[in-house]
Amino acid sequence: MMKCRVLALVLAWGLWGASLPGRADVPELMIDVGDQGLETNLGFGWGRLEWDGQRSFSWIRRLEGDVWFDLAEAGPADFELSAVPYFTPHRIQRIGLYVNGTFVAEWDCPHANEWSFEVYRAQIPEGLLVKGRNRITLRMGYTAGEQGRQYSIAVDYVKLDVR
Ligand SMILES: [Ca+2]
Repeated sequence: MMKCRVLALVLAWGLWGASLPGRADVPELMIDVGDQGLETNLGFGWGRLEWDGQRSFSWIRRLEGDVWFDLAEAGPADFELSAVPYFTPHRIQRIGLYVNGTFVAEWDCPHANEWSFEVYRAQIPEGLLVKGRNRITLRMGYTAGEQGRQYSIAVDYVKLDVR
């Protein structure tokens, strides 16, 4: 009897899990980086979840950070990134945007010596995003840091608006 209940629970969990947002049938277009539960959308390059009193965020600790989106439909899209570079006095961070391995846009980050997140926007042309799983890659010019810890940019959110 007990075994049946456990099995029923496992099956129920499996069915519930199959309908979670982020799967191909329910597009998850806003990745609020730093929030729990969205870690599966963050691939290579990311550090832990953090909170600065106003927003959740995570550092990209490498020259590259991957974000995965599941889309119900392919199409052109508006892309938005909220980020701040790790401050270094003599260098300007550059961010490149790649969609499924194809270059789309790049930005020079403002050289601010304060913790100010800026929004970077780009248009993703038709033909790059596919129905199903998509990889957005942010590629940076350098990492910097101290005591063996390296950082490139901190990200608040990544947004995709498929038209
Ligand atoms: Ca966030």
